[in-house]
Amino acid sequence: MIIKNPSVEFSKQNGMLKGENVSKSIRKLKDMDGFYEDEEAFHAMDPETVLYEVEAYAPVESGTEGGLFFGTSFINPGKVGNEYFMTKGHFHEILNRAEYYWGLEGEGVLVFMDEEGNNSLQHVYPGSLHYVPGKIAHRLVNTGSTKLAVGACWPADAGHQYGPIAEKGFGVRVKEIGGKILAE
Ligand code: PAN
Ligand code: ZN
Repeated sequence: MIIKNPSVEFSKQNGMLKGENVSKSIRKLKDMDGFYEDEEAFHAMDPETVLYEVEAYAPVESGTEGGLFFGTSFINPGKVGNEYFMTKGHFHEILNRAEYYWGLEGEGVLVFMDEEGNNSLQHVYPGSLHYVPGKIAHRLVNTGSTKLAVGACWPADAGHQYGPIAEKGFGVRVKEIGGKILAE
């Protein structure tokens, strides 16, 4: 029998993907109006500033029950005012769908929020492994001075629900205050 190579590969170093059915999405500052606390600082910045990029491998159609997606998020270093660059954050559309995250490069914080608005936080670093339970909103924050690369694997039918976060926020913000990383 023929032994084939897989149609996709990822970098062991930073999780970059190449191959079939790999897509890339880019989030710029202008896509995150209302997400940062310091609106004045937000509007003083170039709206085209790239905050993060996500590479995703979708071997099955979105919504396929039992399927899995695989991706890497790259969050640039930087701040809006004193608040670190971060992802939008979301609950899954099918609320009970869980996910794995793992740290590849850089330093950051993973912020969790349950449906009642209770928060918990975990350090993200090369080699860190994070189980994101179902019914928990999740957001990545880059607290370092280099790119934060984080791998992820999630159910193909999970979907993303951004509305509740856009409306009510995440309950906690990760900032640099007096040279320290603080969550408040
Ligand atoms: C991740 C996230 C990725 C970007 O792949 O989608 O980090 O964050 P936002 O989707 O909040 O902009 C994931 O959690 N997928 O389910
Ligand atoms: Zn998710």
